[in-house]
This record gives sequence, structure tokens and C-alpha cells, in this order.
Amino acid sequence: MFNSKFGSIPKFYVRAPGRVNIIGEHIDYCGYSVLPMAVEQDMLIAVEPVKTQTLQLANTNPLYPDFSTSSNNIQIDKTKPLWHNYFLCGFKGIQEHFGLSTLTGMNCLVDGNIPPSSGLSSSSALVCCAGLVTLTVLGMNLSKVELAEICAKSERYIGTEGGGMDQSISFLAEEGTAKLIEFSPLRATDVKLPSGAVFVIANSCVEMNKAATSHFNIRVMECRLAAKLLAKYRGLQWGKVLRLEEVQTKLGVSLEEMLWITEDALHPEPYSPEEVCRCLGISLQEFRTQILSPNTQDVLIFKLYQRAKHVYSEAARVLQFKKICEEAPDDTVQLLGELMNQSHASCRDMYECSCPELDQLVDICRKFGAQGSRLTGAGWGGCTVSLVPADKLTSFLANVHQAYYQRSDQNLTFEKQSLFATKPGGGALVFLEA
Ligand code: ADP
Ligand code: NG1
Repeated sequence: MFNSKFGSIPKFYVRAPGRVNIIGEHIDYCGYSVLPMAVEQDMLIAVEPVKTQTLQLANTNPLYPDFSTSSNNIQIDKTKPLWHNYFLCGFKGIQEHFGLSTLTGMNCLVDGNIPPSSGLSSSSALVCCAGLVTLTVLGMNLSKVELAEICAKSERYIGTEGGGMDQSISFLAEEGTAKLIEFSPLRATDVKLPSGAVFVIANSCVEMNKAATSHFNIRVMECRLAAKLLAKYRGLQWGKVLRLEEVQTKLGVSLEEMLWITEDALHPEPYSPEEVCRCLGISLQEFRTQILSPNTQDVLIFKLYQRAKHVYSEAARVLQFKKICEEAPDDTVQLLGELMNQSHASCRDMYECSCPELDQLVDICRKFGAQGSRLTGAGWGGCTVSLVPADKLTSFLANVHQAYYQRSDQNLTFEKQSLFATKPGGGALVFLEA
């Protein structure tokens, strides 16, 4: 296909994987550690550097139209998250990192098999793959940690205020092990998953594009506001505080204590913008221009109590999950499953990032033998991840297939990608010709 598109052959190929987040949802942008693993599905880009300063992009999937631009003038349209904009995020991130105003051009053919808008990070895999393509064309070197940090920052050009989990695991993943990803400074530690159980991904087949709606950024803003109110309540300088983790670190208390402080400081009734302004002693104008993102300016309700409770309890669950994996007691699989179930309940009830189809799928997975099941990724659609004892895998897959994908009242197209067992895959790679 590259040959028929560009009349030449690629000089090298780059791949970057998607991921499944096992536990730790919506807490990376609050500064807390998460526990993902890379999946086998990935973005693969075939590349030919060219002498002209033109960037030409094509895709093996006809859903994603060809795109061409001058490499000197990269414009990323935040209002329309078209596919090529994700590529441009990675491209621009590297260009800016090296302070280059001009870059050589290239012809690229993109081929991806990560289900899009399904919580398995197809968008970040594309950003990371494009970043590594650009670095390779330049003939420069960066560490995986630097690449992950650059791509996490540059994916925000698309308009979503994500954490850094997806880009970090796409670069730092290693085959055979899940990773605890910690931030500031970014680092990844191996987490050995229990033998005797398998992680299974099931797609609810409801797509949710993060950049096309404000759901995701509203949650980021609610966490930011909760952090500021908690900091003010405890007499900290709240002006520069952006993340819930900063409040905990500045107070030097445990996550459990942060849950009590949240109960004292915040109320379960939603906050209006006016009430937040009164609490912080700022004007609505300052509130909108200095705190909120462009796509959350008109939000009228902020659920600060619920969001903070989710974040502090989920952060604690990640640490417990890792501890259980390390200590490996006899009932490891059951204990890990319970944490996953608690995580889903908190995402559904406190963070409100589930949807009826995900709740139904999680119930079906548990009914047919999963020890634990939860939504994975941003939510509001997308996939679940379930922990299934290895000896139940075959019947689990058959029963879930029948119960969710073959129901007559649900018009779903079941694809091979919809329900599958997965294991920790490797990170991004460049394939050069020998
Ligand atoms: P995810 O949770 O998968 O990251 P997002 O909604 O954030 O979901 O991003 C999905 C977007 O990523 C798609 O709308 C599309 O623009 C882009 N994308 C995903 N897969 C591909 C692909 N194979 N080729 C080109 N672009 C893709
Ligand atoms: P996905 O599942 O790719 O939409 C998003 C964020 C993550 C993280 C999760 C929720 C981006 C690129 N990704 O992931 O950083 O916050 O939601 O845990 O914004």
C-alpha cells in the first residue's frame, strides 16, 4: 500500500502499543500512580524521509482520509479531533523539544488495530508512534522517559488535559510485566501479575471520543477545584495547587486521612461556579480565565466531594493491588478481584464515568466467573477488564460472548477485537532495515 500511495518503499517502521489500565482510573492527572500494561494491539507507521518540507500522511483504514501539510507550519485544530491531528501532536512535541523551526518532510502510512475511542489508548499510541517517527527521522536520541513526557505534554494540543499514563506505558512497557507508573519524576516499576489468572478485555461497543466532548476535561477541572478548596481549607497556599496529590504531600498525611479531610471540608451537594468563587475569594472572571479550560467555561455544576473521594480511594487501591501482587497470599486472585470491583463501583457512583452498557458488561463478566471486573480507561463507553481464573477462561469467553454480543435486543457487530484475553506486551520500537 505504501508503494501504491507514494511510489516508493519505506525506510523504516515504528510501532507503539495501546494499553489496558488494570487499576487506577482518572488519577494520573491528579498526580497519583497507576497500574497499566501494554496490549499487543498497536499503531504501526511505515516511513520514508523526503527532501521537500512536506508531511504526507496516509492510513490503511479508509475511514481516515489522506492528509498533507508543510512541516514548517503545524496547525492542530482543537475543535475537531481529526485523526491526523494526533499525529501532528507527536510531531510538534519533538519539533518543539529540539527548538526546530523547520523539519524535513516525510511520507507516512499508518496502520492501527487498537479499537478507537474504547479506553485502550489508540490516540496516545498514535501520538507516541508519531513522536518516535519524528525523532528517528531527525536522527536524534532521547530516553524513553523523555519521550513519554514530551508526548504526554504534546497530546494536550488536541484539547484534553490528560495525565501521562498512556504515553508512559506505551514507551516504558516490557513484555511479561505490568508496570506501576509513578509521576514527578516519571518512573515505571515491574508488577508481577498472579499466575493462574488471566486479564480479559471486553468492548462494550460504545465509543466515546475524549476530545470531542467535555466529559473528560470537566473531571480534570473538578479535581483541580477540589484540590484548591481542600488546600484553602487546611490553610495552604492554594493559588498554585493544581492536583489532589499536592494537597496530600503538602499536608504530609495518609490517603485515608485525605478521605476524612475531604468529608470535613467539602459537601456532597454540587457546587455552582459562584459558590466556588466565594470559597476561594475570586471573581467569576478569574475563575474562568485562570482555572477552567476552554471547553469547560459554561459548566454550571461541579461535584467536588465525590470526585475527591474517588481519587483518594482509588490511589489507595492501586497501592494495595501492588502490595498483594508482591506478597502473593493464597487468595491473591480473590483480593485483586475485590479491589477491581471496588474501583468500578467508585468510577460508576462517585466519578460517574461509567454508562449502562459498561455496568451491564461488568455484571455479565462477574456472573460468568470473573473474580473482578471494571471499566478501563476514560470510560463513558469503551472496554472492561476482568480478572478470570485460567481454568474458567474458555467457558468465560463463550458465555460472555453469548450474553453480551449475541443478544437479540442489542445490535452489536462482534469483532475479534471485542473480547479477548491479553497479557503484558512490550513498548514502542523502531524497526530499521539491516
Ligand atoms: P482512545 O481511548 O482510544 O485513546 P480517543 O477518543 O481519545 O480514544 O481517540 C481516538 C481517536 O484516535 C480516533 O477518533 C482517531 O482520530 C484516532 N485513531 C485511533 N485509531 C486510529 C487509526 N488506526 N488510525 C488513525 N487514527 C486513529
Ligand atoms: P483513555 O482511556 O486513553 O481515554 C484517558 C487519559 C489518561 C487517563 C485515563 C483515565 C489521555 C491521553 N488519556 O485515557 O491519561 O486519565 O483517561 O484513567 O488523556
